[in-house]
Amino acid sequence: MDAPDFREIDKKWQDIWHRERTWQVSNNLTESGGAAYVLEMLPYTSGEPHIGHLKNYAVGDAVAHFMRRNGRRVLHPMGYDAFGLPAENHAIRTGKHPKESTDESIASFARQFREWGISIDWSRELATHQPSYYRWTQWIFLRLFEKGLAYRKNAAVKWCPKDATVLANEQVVGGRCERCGTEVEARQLEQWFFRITDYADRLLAGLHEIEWPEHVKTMQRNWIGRSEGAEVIFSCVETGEQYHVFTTRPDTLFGATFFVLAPEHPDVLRLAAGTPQEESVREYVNQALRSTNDTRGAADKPKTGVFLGRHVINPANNEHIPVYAADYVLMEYGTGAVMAVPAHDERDYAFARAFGLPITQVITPDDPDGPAAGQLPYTGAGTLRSSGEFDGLTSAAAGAAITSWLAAEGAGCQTVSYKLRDWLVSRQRYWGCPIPIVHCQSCGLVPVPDEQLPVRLPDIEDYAPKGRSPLASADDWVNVTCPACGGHARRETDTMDTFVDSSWYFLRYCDPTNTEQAWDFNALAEWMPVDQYIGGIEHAILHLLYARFLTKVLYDLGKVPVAEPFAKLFTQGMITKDGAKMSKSRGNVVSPVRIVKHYGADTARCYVLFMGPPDTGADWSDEGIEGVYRFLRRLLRLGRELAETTQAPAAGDTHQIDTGLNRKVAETIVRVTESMTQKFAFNISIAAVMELSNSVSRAQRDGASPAALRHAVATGASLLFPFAPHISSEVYELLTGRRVWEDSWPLADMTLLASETKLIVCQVNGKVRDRVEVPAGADDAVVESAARASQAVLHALSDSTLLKTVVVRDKLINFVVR
Ligand code: ANZ
Ligand code: ZN
Repeated sequence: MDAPDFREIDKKWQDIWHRERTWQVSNNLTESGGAAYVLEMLPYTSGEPHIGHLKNYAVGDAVAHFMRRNGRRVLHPMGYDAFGLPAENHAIRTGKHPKESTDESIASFARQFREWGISIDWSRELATHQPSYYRWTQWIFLRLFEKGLAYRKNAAVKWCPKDATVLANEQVVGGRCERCGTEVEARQLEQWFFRITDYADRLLAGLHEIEWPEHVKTMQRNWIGRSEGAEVIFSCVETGEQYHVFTTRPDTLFGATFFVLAPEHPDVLRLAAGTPQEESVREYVNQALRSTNDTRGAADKPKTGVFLGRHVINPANNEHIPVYAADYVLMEYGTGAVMAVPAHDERDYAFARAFGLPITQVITPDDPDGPAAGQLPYTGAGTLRSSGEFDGLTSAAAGAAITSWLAAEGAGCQTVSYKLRDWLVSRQRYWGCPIPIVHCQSCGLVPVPDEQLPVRLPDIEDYAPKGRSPLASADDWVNVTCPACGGHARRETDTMDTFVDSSWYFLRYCDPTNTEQAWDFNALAEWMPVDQYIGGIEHAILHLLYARFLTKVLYDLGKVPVAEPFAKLFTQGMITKDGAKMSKSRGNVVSPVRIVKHYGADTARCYVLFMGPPDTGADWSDEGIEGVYRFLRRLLRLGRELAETTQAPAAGDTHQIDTGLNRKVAETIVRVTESMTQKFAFNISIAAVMELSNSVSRAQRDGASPAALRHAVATGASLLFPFAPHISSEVYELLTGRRVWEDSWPLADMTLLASETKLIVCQVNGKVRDRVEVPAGADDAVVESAARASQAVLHALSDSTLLKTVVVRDKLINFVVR
């Protein structure tokens, strides 16, 4: 059964909003009303929108509408993340040029956003693959380049042989390409990086300034992975070369009984050369390099490794300890080398047991009866032993003392280590923003002058990946004259990671048509930061970290007025079908097109919000959506009926019924408002309006006056507007002749609510003596005086001494007496 009625109503209101540009806002500091910026993460435009997009934008739209009707001037823009691998792979699969297939995808998103009735300021629409946009992506790249924050280095990189491109560490999951699942290989390549590690501490500190879900902040903190500790220098007995290690436990230095390098460590093969172990080392390293696997550092994994036939000197006690290569040590962290303390570290312990290495306990647990006493490894703090002059010190004191001693000896220093690596931003792919640099034989790396931006992506025939950028074969494009010396030069042929494109789009929305500069500072001052950002939890780390990083860089350059881009963040939960993630391969995809066609936009929007608290996941149910559909139809029917009954005389005395209904209206306003402001509990907001509509039906049967019924239904429509904008607009217009979005958010008549009463149980020493009526929410003093007015209570209290009174709000009072 189609919803022809609903679809006509949808269209009627969408046409009005489109024609009148209802949701457009100008940059105008003089307009009254506080500016608010509500933003959903822009969609990645490869393929079609899915039901998760609908939920994301339905959440954001509800927030935007709610803020507008509470007097804010709301910026609510939309754009498309258009460059990147999925778009390019899709294009390769379908044989269409990525520009063509991306533009088709964009058109489909845009059409569906309109059909969903999302209140977007279309005058600010942008797509990251447009030269008018990526000109400024390049401009930002050059600012980083000038500051030394964009640099090139030869690096061991993760390479996806299928996509034929470099992957960021973040794009490797379980040793496989996040996109296509192919096992990743290691390669050495010259790459572009952004120096995000320079901002590690500020990215941590900034988390205190923003209202984000705690678990997202934790994910960012863990990703940055700041550890305080010491660097300790070990010298090789046989070669004299020095090796630095990072340790968080300098207090355990005397317990270091062996030394481990990551198999990828550049010195491993050289160290083993000429030893009897050389061959087995070579074998181990080769095998370790092939099996890139990010669980290899896990504590419970069986330990493998190989002796290098060399030793280093423990600077604390001058002992010669053997050197191993083992894959539980990761090249990417610290220095790629560790001092192994098997008595106090689980992985070192497992390794020592497997390889028969000595285990020296140097920390005594403080609580001798604690579970860890006498049992190794003991990883907690305690008191030092077998540590020479440091014996008897606590771990904390010893850590500091040993570090100072190392520093004095020139054998170490205090340091901080981070898990965060610099951001690898170059990709050997076609469908991305060109890096605005030329390579000149005499001048080296030369930035393309700002006035020559954008460096346009050339239109080439063969854009399939080949291991080097497809752009390298576009000769006309590649060969240029050097902007510095006028000599022959070649363009950089790598393109930028799409995460660069999406790390600043929220700035461009503030001033999207500016052709002189990326944005006008005052436009940002008006709108930034984003008051409410909304998106999927899958972006909790990368996108959000990168966007915060670029914002901080631009802030330091004086280009942006805020150091944090997103004041508040909301992450919505995923919609599943039969408990499983929706995917084409499973064939369980719920298409928003079909749902909207069948039920209309409002049913779809309300249902995805009604399924449960929007921040948690929920399973799609066909019955669930039917229920919401019936509710909206009933609301429309009520509206139409009441619009026709003009001032019909009430049957009998309606006063009582009207008051009851009016109270229900006031209550509903309070509930909807609270659930929206407090925790995005839109499911509760919608349920409250459903309840109101039931009360209306009941009151109608009981003979309530048309005026009271109209008031109730119009208010219900008004409250439902953020979720069901089309039907709400229709019903509201029928009943009031006005446009609901032009009226402010309903205010509850508190006098009605205050008159609601509660029956309070009155006890004396726990024994029930009476019940009294008080206003709901009455405070303790009111309850007590009401109770004391009861003869039965007074009688029970006589001849006794009051010790205390206990009040349970709205429920009970107990006098405790002797
Ligand atoms: C000696 C030691 C003794 C350690 C002890 C721990 C306990 P977090 O806290 O995560 O920063 N480590 C250092 N670099 C490593 C690498 N590249 N691969 C694997 N492990 C590495 O961890 C720091 C600790 O992890 C360091 O402190 C080091 O082991 C190990 F009782 O040094 B420790
Ligand atoms: Zn030159």
